[in-house]
Amino acid sequence: MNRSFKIFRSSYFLIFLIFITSALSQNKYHSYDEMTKAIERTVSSQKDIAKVESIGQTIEKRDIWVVTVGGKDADNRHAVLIVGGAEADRLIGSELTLRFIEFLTAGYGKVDSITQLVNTTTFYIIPRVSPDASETFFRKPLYARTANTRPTDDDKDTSIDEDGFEDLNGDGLITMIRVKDNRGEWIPHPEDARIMKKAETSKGEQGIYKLFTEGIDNDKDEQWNEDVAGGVDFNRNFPHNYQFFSRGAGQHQISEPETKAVADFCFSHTNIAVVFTYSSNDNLMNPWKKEPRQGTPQEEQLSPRRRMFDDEEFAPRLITSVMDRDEEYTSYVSGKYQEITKLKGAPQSTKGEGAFSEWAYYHFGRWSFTANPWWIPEIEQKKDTVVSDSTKMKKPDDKKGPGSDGKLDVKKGKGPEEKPDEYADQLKTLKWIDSNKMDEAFIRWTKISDKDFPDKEVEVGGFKPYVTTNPPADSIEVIVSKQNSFLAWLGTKLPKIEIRNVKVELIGGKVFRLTTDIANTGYLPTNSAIGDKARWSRNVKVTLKLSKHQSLGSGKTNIILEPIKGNGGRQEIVWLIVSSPEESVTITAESPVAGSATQTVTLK
Ligand SMILES: [Ca+2]
Ligand SMILES: [Ca+2]
Ligand SMILES: [Ca+2]
Ligand SMILES: [Ca+2]
Repeated sequence: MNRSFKIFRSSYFLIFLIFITSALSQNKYHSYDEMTKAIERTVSSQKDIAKVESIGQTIEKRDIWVVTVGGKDADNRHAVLIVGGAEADRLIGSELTLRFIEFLTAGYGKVDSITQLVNTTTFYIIPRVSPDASETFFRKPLYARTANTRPTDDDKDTSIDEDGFEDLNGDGLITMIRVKDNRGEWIPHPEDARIMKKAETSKGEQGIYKLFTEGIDNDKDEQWNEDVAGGVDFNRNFPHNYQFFSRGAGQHQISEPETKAVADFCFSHTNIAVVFTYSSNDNLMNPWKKEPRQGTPQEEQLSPRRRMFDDEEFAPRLITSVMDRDEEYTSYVSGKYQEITKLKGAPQSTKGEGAFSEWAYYHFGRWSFTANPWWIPEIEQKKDTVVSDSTKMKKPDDKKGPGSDGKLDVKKGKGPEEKPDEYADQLKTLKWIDSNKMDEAFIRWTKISDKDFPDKEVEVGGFKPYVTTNPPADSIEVIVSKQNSFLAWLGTKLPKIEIRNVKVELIGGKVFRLTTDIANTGYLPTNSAIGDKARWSRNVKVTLKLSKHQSLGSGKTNIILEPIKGNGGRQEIVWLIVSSPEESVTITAESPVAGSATQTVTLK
């Protein structure tokens, strides 16, 4: 396995990889129709190893495509599932999955390491999992959307989708409006007046603006754009750490066609060993850490005293952080991710609430990795110096301006008591925009007339939607080659079982002792610790086939093994067999995620 890693890291390989990727999709973001055409074109270029199918349809009747790269026998080999667009406003992840399909199909038969990879590992790739939501990226007015089009009463006022955005200045973008008003809480930021900050009255600051997302208060409830069209977020609708009644979570877990399609696909493909997602829940730059377990909601309500004395009965049971035995593997993979992509200074990952990648680990029981492939790079001190090298990137932030929820999203998760650096990410974004002369990325505050405020001075302005979450199209290529290298490496790390050290001894008369090792020559264990607990992923099954003239003195003909460690980990099995000499038996070891091995042994 180390050898294959070296091949993937060789400069020859990287050069070829860049050649492959640049020969295919251009530097652009693909609309759903364009993406569908690109997939069809790619798949038809390698019909023997690639196919595309729909796993479900969205509310707006878009098919959710899954591309299988792996040939006729694909479903019988261990597999990696790759999901793009889990956060529908981060189109970059979707683009990267599309380029990985192209990378595999273009390289197959031309680059030995890719041919070998595709011949041994199946890739299921879902490039855009919530296409209705992502399509807003290609429409006007433009706003960052994460939710699908399910009619949803986001503000729970019994009206549905009653107050969406309006493009008040007609520039095709939904940004912000600020209204001069002494009762407002906002002031221009002293460091850069383009940014609005909340006045800190304790420091003598006095608000002079009210700040809203761009639009009118359609239902006259003194809230602006609080219930836009749709919707449910794909990445908030899964059962792990599901937030009931929260915005974007949906009526219940797996309530949407998108989430159901993906969950069904997972459960019907027991051969999926590893799940990889692009999302801000990143666990590759910010590896999961072991934390104390949480209790169930009932246990949490017990008094600490009761919990203390009834430790056994009320020991916390909910698994909410990576299991000990899994952590060493997940941290190794994240280390390799950082080594291969050379990324540094990543932002903190967002905590999953009903997120797909966490469900894939905690409930589906598979190794689950998720990467945030891009963030706003740090600009060095010198004026007009652009640091495009991703190794200089640092702390990005979340989206700014109106999100799908129609709420101000200046900084997620912070209340009114901001810390001094509350606006650091916005300041950094402006520096980056200025350095790159991306004038269109920040809309300068401009006066408009607004019938909600006929007597006030109203201005529209702010960050262009998607600017902070998606790189400019011409930077996609650099990101593609890094991510493809990692995914190709990851594909070589799956568990693989072999039968080794078979030994036959004649004990006496017609009794033979048969001893064998079932070894795992892949890197990852044959099951994660969580998978062993969750029981959705199967352990290795060993079968001993006897003829009708043979019988067992001890041992079983069917054995389910404990998970076998990676990198040559093994388990020994011993049978006593009553048989005539020179007769044979057949040992089979199989697991959907680790392949199968068979050996026929003559007893002599
Ligand atoms: Ca409503
Ligand atoms: Ca709504
Ligand atoms: Ca506008
Ligand atoms: Ca309203």
